[in-house]
Amino acid sequence: MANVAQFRVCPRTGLQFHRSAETLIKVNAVAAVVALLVGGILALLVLLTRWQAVHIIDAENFYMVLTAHGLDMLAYWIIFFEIAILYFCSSTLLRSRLATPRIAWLGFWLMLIGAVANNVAVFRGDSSVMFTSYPPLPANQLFYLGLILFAVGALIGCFVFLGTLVVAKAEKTYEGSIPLVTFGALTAAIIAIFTIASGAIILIPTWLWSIGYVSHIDPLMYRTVWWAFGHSSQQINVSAHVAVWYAIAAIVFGAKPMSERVSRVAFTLYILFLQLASAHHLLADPGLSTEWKVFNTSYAMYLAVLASMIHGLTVPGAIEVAQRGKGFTKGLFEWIRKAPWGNPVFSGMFISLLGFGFLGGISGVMMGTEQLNMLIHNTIYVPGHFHATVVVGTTLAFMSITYFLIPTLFNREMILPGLAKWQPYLFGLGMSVFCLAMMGAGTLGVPRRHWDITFAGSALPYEFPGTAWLMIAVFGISGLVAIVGGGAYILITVGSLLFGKKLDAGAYTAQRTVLKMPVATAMTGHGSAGFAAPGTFVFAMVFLAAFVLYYFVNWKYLSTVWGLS
Ligand code: HEM
Ligand SMILES: [Cu+2]
Repeated sequence: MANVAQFRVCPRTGLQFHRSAETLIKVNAVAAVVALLVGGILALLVLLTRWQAVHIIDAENFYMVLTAHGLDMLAYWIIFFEIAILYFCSSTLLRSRLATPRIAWLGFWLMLIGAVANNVAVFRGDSSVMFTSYPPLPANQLFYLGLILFAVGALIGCFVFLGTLVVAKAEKTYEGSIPLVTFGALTAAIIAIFTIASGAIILIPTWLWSIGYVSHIDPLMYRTVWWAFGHSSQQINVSAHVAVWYAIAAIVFGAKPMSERVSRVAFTLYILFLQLASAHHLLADPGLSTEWKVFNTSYAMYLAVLASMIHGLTVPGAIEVAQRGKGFTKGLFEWIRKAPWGNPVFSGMFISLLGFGFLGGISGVMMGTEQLNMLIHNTIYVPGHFHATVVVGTTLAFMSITYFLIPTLFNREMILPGLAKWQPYLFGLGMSVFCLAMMGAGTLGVPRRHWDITFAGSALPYEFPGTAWLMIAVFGISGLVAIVGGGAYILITVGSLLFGKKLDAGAYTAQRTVLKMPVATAMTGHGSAGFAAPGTFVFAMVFLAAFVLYYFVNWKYLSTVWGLS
């Protein structure tokens, strides 16, 4: 066995790192943060242009910058970080060596080359086709090739993850079934394989079309297959960030899930029902029947929503049970009032959970209803919704766990702890207001992806109500606050890796650890904590009331825009 001096145990947490897994987790995380930096600078430019009072860049560059912003954020920042999470959840949490490290490196290089190639194509200026790259809009062939290489690299990462699960089982590195957090990562990996296959089915012909070997790509066919990829990839993000929520509940509180079985079933619901929801991106498309749209978006799709609601209930519930166990039992809410709100690992995770549920979840179900979708289709409401899910939800969850990884994985003390305390609030609350303002402006009809919402000089001018302009101003200001929060995250993480005080890493040995320390034990343990969480149930009722009310308000609004008599 090639286990010579391959493992070290983190002296602060008891987590055990395999040397090659550790390096791969690090390089993937660093690549992710670099993508976030580039995407963040572009976010500033997009924001300052969409904010009509500033309107900083011209039309041609706007679409180029918007394309690069979407890809650097939603593809490269998120997916590099997810590969790091997959290796952590397999090798580290199962105390196993990583299967085939060389192949994992191949995957990393393919992802890196693909991401760079795709960015080069965009910044050359002939591939401003937006994140969705719908034909007949043409991009340079390098654009599609870059995406394909990146996807192949990510697919390799998923297989290395699965291989590591097999190795860990064969070498009996853990007892019983895999931990819940690893199970969440497994869900993400399974969905990723389906997703990447769908991406290949549509992007390879489109690449051939860009070279000239295929004469025609049918736009409706493209959209249908592309969304099997585009929507499913969001379900990867959800599975991954929910796994991170459970991990953080264990790290910060030593919390056990309320019911491990229920949580596992909820993850499985994602795998079973996510594809149907892809239809919610096609609700305004001609050529697809109403029956097909209504069935796919209104019945089984809600089982994926149910899964998220279960996690949204059981994660804070688990925290409540753990806190009550520590003696915070006064009233309904002492457990949450006395939670460590100054610890960014916790505060970021909790804002992520609330923002994802209240803003992203409720608006998503509203938009997924065929009739209501017509109210906001192709308006700035849409990016309002998805910034609530992928930015407040996924991105902020990933930021929170980074603060845990700096001392554990990178063995550095975090710099600027005072700023770190505020970072989740700046980013999370700034982004939440930003999303709400976009949704407000979108409800009033302000379009998305449009360089000039005044439609100056157009043949059919349109006046938006004054409130829309107010919303756009709120959007600009809160977006800036979020960008300051995002900048703080990058400053703290990069600064800590470069200048943070070096911490004891623990020596590399050939042995696997038998040491049981609280953090490692909480993250990998089994068992259920029970459902005695009255405070969380009050939250759940508030959520339900908000949900019903908002849904009703939109039906009411629909009745007023459609003059039937
Ligand atoms: C402070 C951070 C951010 C700000 C201020 C910001 C701002 C914006 C703005 C103003 C738009 C254009 C909306 C429109 O007119 O259609 C946009 C689009 C977009 N953003 Fe962000 N964003 C941020 C972070 C993120 C992150 C972290 C992600 C992904 C994880 C993301 C993903 C996207 C995507 C996919 C688009 C759509 C691109 C397209 O239409 O092709 N953004 N963002
Ligand atoms: Cu979707």
